Amino acid sequence: ETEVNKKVRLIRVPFWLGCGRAGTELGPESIMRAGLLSQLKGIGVEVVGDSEVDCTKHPAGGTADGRIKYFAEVREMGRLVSEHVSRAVESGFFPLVLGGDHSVAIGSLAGLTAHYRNLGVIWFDAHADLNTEETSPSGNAHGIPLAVALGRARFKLTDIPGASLIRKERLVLVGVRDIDPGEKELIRSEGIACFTMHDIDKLGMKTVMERAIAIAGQGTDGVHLSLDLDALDPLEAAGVGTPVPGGVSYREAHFAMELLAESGLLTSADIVEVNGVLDYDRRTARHAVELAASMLGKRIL
Ligand code: 6HN
Ligand code: MN
Ligand code: MN
Ligand code: MN
Repeated sequence: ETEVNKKVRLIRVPFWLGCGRAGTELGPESIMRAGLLSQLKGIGVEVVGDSEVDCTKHPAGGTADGRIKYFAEVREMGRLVSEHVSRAVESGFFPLVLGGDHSVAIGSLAGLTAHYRNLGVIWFDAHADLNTEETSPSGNAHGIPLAVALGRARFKLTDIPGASLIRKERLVLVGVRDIDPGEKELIRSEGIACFTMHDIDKLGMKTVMERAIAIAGQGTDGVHLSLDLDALDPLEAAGVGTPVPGGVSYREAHFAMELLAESGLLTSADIVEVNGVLDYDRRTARHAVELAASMLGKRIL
């Protein structure tokens, strides 16, 4: 059995401009305060360096195309995150990116594709994050990262130096239950693997994750997990900006992370959308810590 890389570099991205509502800039700090370091230490994970991405503090509010809010700031953040992630991979570390809203994944994927020529991606989320500048109903950048990464939006991952596109055959969505019309069309026309809540109900998390790992792991040189906390049911994880009822239970999410760790294939991860303002009981941040530990090999016994 292969083991996950136990040398982790934390990359904190205090950014909220991609979700149009303040609070996710507190995500990294609330996850740290919920005990991330001691949890990781407890399972023999070595945190080798901890860097914070300097996100624009005073948004200019300018948009590149008039549709995506704070687009210039999102692009700049993506470029910076990409550099941090790229350096971590070069040094042989497992990059663990703490968001921030989900637009930070634009930077993660850009930094990762600079090194992994054939990256598998598991997108654990209530949403598909496949909108383009044209199909986005909100203008929020956290709804577009996968269209950017696949090269289907006007802004493409390859607009960030060093990055290459991800391949649709090696991308898999898990936990989806809120898809916009343009996203539905893209999922169908591109044949993107998508395990909705319906599939999880029908097949069970075990089968879904086995299939997801097979898709993202087949012939790939790295597997990235992008974990959006809104995949969880808002009854258990209320601290997110775009909650959707009927989600994955904490226990199911935990099990999914354990199966990923067992696969030994995971090489990087994002933990995003924890909103420090909405997370009134700090439960969402604590779940984020538990899920991080599980994906990095924490076992019950
Ligand atoms: N997220 N599909 C909606 C939109 O505005 O594009 C919601 C996106 C949510 C994105 O949670 O990372
Ligand atoms: Mn998301
Ligand atoms: Mn989401
Ligand atoms: Mn929606």
